[in-house]
Amino acid sequence: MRLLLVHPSALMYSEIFLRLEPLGLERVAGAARDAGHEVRVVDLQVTGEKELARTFSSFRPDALGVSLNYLANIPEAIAIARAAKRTDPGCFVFFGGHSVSFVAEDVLAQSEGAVDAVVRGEGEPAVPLLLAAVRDGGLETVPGIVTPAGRGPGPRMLHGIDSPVPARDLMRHRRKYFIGELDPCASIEFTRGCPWDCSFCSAWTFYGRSYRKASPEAAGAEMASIQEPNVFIVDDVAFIRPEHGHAIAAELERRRIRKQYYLETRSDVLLRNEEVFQRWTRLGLQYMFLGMEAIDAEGLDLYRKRVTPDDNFRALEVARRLGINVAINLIVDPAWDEERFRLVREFALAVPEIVHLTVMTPYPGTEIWHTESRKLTTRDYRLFDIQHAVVPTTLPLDVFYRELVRTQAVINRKHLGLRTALGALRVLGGNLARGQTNFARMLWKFNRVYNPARQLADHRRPVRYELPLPQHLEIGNRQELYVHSRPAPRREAEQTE
Ligand code: B12
Ligand code: SF4
Repeated sequence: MRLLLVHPSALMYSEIFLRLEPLGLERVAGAARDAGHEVRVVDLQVTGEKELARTFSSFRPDALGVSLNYLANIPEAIAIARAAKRTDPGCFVFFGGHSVSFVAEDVLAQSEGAVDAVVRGEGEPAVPLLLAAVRDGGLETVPGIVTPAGRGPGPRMLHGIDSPVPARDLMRHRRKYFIGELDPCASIEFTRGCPWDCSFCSAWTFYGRSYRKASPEAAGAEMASIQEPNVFIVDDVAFIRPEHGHAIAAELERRRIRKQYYLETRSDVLLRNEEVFQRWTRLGLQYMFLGMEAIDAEGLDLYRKRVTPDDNFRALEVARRLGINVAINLIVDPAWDEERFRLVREFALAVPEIVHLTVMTPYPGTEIWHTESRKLTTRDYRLFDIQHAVVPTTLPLDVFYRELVRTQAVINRKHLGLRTALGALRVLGGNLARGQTNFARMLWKFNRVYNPARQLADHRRPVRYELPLPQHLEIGNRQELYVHSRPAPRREAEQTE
């Protein structure tokens, strides 16, 4: 069969700092291709709707799959589905991905027949079976399937993540993927899942708190096949198990692979496994994203982060000592007042690290979705991108956005200060010489994208599709939140806590 896979366009945040290849969709493409199907991928993060329309008419797909990792992309995905059905009513249209797995029935209903099915959970095991069923019948037996007729069997989980290999060769604009000055940049996955259970996060509920590791040989072979000089490691928390990080490092050393790396991890993991991070700096580890979330104990408790402010500050010292550039994430509580924003600005200016702010947002699939007592002020999917306030703000909304953007701008200016500007010019010169302009564009776009008037105006757009209302749930049995309900491997979680 001919399968066309689509990734929707980039959200606000990605217009500035980063744009990365859709690795999950590439893996789904790999699985479908391994099963003998002809596959094309259109990534709207890096190309326009015209290319999608052109590919749709010339390729004439039997099936169209849209990736919905992000809630904010749901209205766009429904529009794509409607357009596809208008052009070819016989094309089978389906959605899959992280976020849509938690609201599958609602999105199906909202599409009013434009979407034939939603696949919940991991796409690799399901999509070959789905395509066979579209051809031969038996749709209701596909694992993870939800159709207007109801749910089929529960989603199936891959036993290991070594295969299928992502179909990177299908991406037509690879040079457009970047993260900060790592331009161009590819992505890779060493592990899948997270054994922690932070209340604002759905990574653990999606995978039922399980945790799987790629074999070092497969990770090494995949890295060797990557053309780009820079690689983003997509793992939720990198190097939880130090022996795994060391084994992959040994494989890369053996193969003499050296690239520049960006990864995400937790403060306690960095403190506990310092040697493995140190070894990776010799392989090219340059940047690290630390989800600190809050600078005080109260905030950390609220998000059930299970680290202390002291851990966080010690982790920053370790990263500085290792020469790793750190980006810190802090969660902005809509309850913040002007004084709180001022304190955060003070903090951000006092530390040498890059500070990112994301607005606390209850998402389906997270615990706070069910327990957050403040009422949602909007159910417009497009605002659920952690850059907008969707619960009541203490400050008037316009003042909240003014403070938020002011804080982001102060932080941004800090990084474009003299020392950084000189560094940036050096990087910029090198990138431009290689024809890479993503990083350069980013430097000049900040004020256009981060703009309080624009953020406020986003709340006034007419709303066609709304998120379902949260059901208040006493979280006694947390497995009720899981997409993949395989019993959680408690040993992993216990060993890492
Ligand atoms: C890497 C990552 C990113 C990267 C890359 C994004 C990209 N282009 O793909 C970057 C850093 C750019 C990023 C940015 C953001 N991210 Co992000 N990201 C992740 C992360 C950590 C891993 C995703 C990944 O690559 N996993 C590995 C691949 C193999 O898995 P996968 O993509 O999930 O795909 C599998 C399934 O979902 C499914 N699938 C996927 N697509 C499809 C399509 C079909 C048709 C089918 C059937 C199945 C299917 O099958 C795949 C294989 O099993 C996840 C957390 C997580 N654990 O999932 C958060 C996560 C998806 N991100 C999140 C958020 C909030 C964001 C931002 C909005 C953050 C911000 N500050 O603004 C931005 C917006 C990005 C955008 N679209 O513009 C949230 C989503 C929340 C939500 N409910 O909407 C998550 C869940 C993190 C969290 N715990 O809250 N992100
Ligand atoms: S450690 Fe990170 S990925 Fe894991 S549950 Fe907490 S926020 Fe989510």
